[in-house]
Amino acid sequence: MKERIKQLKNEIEELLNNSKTLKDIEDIRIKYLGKKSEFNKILKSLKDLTQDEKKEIGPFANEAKKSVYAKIENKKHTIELNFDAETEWIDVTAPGKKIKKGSLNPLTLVQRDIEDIFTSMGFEIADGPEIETEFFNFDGANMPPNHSARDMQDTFWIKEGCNDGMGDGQVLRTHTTNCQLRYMQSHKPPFRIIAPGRVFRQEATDASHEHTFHQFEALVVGKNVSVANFLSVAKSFFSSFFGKEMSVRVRPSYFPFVEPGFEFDISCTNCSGDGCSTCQNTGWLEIGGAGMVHQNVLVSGGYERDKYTGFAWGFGLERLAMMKYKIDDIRLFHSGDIRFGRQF
Ligand code: FA5
Repeated sequence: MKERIKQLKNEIEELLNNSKTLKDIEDIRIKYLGKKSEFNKILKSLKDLTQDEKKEIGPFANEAKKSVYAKIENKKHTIELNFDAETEWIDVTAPGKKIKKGSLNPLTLVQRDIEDIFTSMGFEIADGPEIETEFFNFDGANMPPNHSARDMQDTFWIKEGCNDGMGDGQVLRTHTTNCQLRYMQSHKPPFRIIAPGRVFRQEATDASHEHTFHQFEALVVGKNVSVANFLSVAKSFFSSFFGKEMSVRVRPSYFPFVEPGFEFDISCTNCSGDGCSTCQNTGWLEIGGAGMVHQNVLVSGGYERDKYTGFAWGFGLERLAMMKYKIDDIRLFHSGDIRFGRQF
């Protein structure tokens, strides 16, 4: 009997291997395992065996039945999914492969932070071209040809202007201040914007200077906008950005597009003003230039002289990221060094 069970099992397996459709499998099941099948008859006859025979053949017959049913199910799946369960199985208990994730450049993180904070204060985000006309980069910002202030920003010229004051040359913009005039020419006050972006200067690089870096401009224009408004917005921004109460201060400075002009400092992010090596014991860190928008610029923007006032600033994004993440060399941002990028 054991021999016959083995033969039947082999026969079924061979037929299953050659079956192509679900109907083939169903025919095999009915023929070999159905009520009137030989296999079923054998199972039914087990009760007539002696106790010893039952012990030997019973488990064997049951095992064979289970194995054949499992093979039938497998074959059905294979046909249904067009998938070979014998060879294409997956070990769901195997440990997964670690997926290597990329990370965002700290500059992107800082720019997103800045945009979030300013939009929550009701600012709009503006933009301007990186290849800019001499007019928007210089003349319209109160820096006509031969103005000595142009020498403050070593410029990559694409097309030289003809020095006739028409501003028809082209430059890689040296600052995001170009966005001021572009925005003014198509918008009426009151408004408040920031304009983050890439700028270029023909400079030798070192740990704190790059030839290609980022600034973000802020510009608020309306009636009776004052230095107090500027200080208040700046203090709110820096306190949110660094996640702690920050102090700000301004020192007199000169930029042709503002009057009065300031250098802008914040309390040292490391020692909060007590004095340490980061701030060279001054308690302050220099952030960038700012001031009250020059009336000549507002006039270039298309507004009536003395009708509006405004404040503006231009801060370096890399310098802010360096303070926030304690990065000591500006050249790391664009180094492409994966070990640097992975830390953020
Ligand atoms: C300007 O570019 C002015 N347009 C800023 C301004 C806007 C003043 C509006 C007033 C009103 P300045 O050249 O100082 O100013 O540059 C501003 C900031 O850009 C600097 O404080 C510094 O954070 C950053 N910066 C300047 N040059 C470099 C450089 N080579 N590498 C990295 N960051 C720089």
